[in-house]
Amino acid sequence: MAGVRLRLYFVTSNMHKFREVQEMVAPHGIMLVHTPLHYPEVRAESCEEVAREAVRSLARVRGLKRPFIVEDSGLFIDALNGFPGTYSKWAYEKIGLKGILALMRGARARSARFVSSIGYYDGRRLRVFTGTVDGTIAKRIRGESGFAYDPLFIPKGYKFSFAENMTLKSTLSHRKRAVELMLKSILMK
Ligand code: ITT
Repeated sequence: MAGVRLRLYFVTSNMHKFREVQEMVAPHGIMLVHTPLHYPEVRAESCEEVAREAVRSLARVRGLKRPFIVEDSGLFIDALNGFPGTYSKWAYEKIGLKGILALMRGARARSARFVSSIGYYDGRRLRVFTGTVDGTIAKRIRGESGFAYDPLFIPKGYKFSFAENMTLKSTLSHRKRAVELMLKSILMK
């Protein structure tokens, strides 16, 4: 990449997340470096807390270059009292999209939100940036692009699921919003 301003180490096992964030930061001269380190995830209700604790534990890891980021995200469905929330990965693996649709059978209110919290650490300060996007849960699996819950999520004000329209996802996703907040903070110096 020509004109690299910053190398940013992204600790994640999820290449979908990695590629999404890479596309968002590259135009700003940030080279995102994939860092496949495993870290323990705390049990918490909010993505913000999970991301904060992940940074705290990774800050003690010798040899992990800085600045680094982690990202915790999830789908919070109102009719299910916020489930799967911070257990989104687990629920996706255990019951999948069909399982979520089955839990939603008969639910009138289908509102939900995607949340993304990026934990950032430069060796001095720990910062967490959280982005959200509101929407509704589709009545069936819609579209094939993206990953995990994208075929179920229809952002507010639109008719397509994220999996049916990736341009929609890349412009207004929870991750995009969290990345924008992070960029504002780290590039404004
Ligand atoms: P890490 O290694 O970065 O932790 P992960 O996949 O385990 O990767 P999380 O613990 O943050 O990440 O789990 C988030 C889950 O929420 C993810 O695995 C998906 O099931 C779901 N999810 C998050 N963002 C999503 C998105 O943009 N589209 C669809 N599903 C998403």
